[in-house]
Amino acid sequence: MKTIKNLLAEYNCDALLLTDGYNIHYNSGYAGHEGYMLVTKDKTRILTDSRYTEQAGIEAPDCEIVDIGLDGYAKTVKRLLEESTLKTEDKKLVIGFENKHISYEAYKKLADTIGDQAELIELGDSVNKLRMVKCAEEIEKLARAEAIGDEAFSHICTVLKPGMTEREVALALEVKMRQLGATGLSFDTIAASGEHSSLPHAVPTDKQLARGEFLTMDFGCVYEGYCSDMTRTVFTGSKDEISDEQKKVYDTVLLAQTESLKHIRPGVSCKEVDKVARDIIAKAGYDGFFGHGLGHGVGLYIHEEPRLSQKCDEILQVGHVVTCEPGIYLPGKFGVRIEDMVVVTEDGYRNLASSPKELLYIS
Ligand SMILES: [Mn+2]
Repeated sequence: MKTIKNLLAEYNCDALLLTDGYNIHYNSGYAGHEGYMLVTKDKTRILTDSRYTEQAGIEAPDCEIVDIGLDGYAKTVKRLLEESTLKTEDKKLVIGFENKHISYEAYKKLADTIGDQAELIELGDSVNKLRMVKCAEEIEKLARAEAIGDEAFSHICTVLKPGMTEREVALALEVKMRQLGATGLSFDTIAASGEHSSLPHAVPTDKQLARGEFLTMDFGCVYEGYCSDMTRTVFTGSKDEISDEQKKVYDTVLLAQTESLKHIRPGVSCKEVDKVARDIIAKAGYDGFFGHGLGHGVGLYIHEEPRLSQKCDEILQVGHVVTCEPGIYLPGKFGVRIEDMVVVTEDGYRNLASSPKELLYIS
């Protein structure tokens, strides 16, 4: 597996400076998400402040921990470069930095402070991409996180009833996930009913669940650092209360989800998988009502590479963990989304979610 040190050679750099907390976590074990990581051929250092130095020392035993004190990050990087054996009089050092994950202010400070002695080159998504292929241990954590989601979903199905508010639904899911061992949420829980379900990222409100409506629940938790993500849409009401349009939209999303899943296997491009779902939705007459990508990678962070989207040329590989979540959103009316999280295997994929996808009528 490619490691952070491989990037030093690939980019012909003397050092790499990581500023994305998830990348620092992945490459060192330090999960404080506050700090920089300076990687050279012979040493890896974590720069942070006194709130995190002890934690970093425990979590990242292979790294040298540097307290930035009152100097701040840029000056500390400058001092470390000056003390290092890398420095030669006549040649500027080449330092790769995470251009997609640094504030303009922090970049400016860095450039102003070390610009004379070092050339800063952009690493783009290269460090993020090291995280795409998950090892067995990571997959088991992701699987457990998703299983917690499954358990929370079966729990919520036993307590849902008309009159409950969206906020109560979200809270019940969250409490259940925490009781089952989650340390946090991978994102703000979505519970959107009726008209609200046409907003892909609706915020739960005090609206009560009413008969004859869809309720979309999109939720996930963090388990041992790893995220889960799943969405189910249920119908609050009985079978004879659903409209033809509601039924058609649900069936179309379900077909798009199950058919696109069948295309997930090593060697297939991300955009090909997206196209399968998108074509089914367009053919049913809902072209333009599925605005987002089909899915995304999941790991330490909820949205990772690769993306199952129209723009992503990445080829699926064994160990990629991605979501598959088509949706149809009819503004002012309703929306439906169904989402599983799967891991790519030699012969296709393993679905980490096991909750039912046939429409559940809750009354
Ligand atoms: Mn998702």
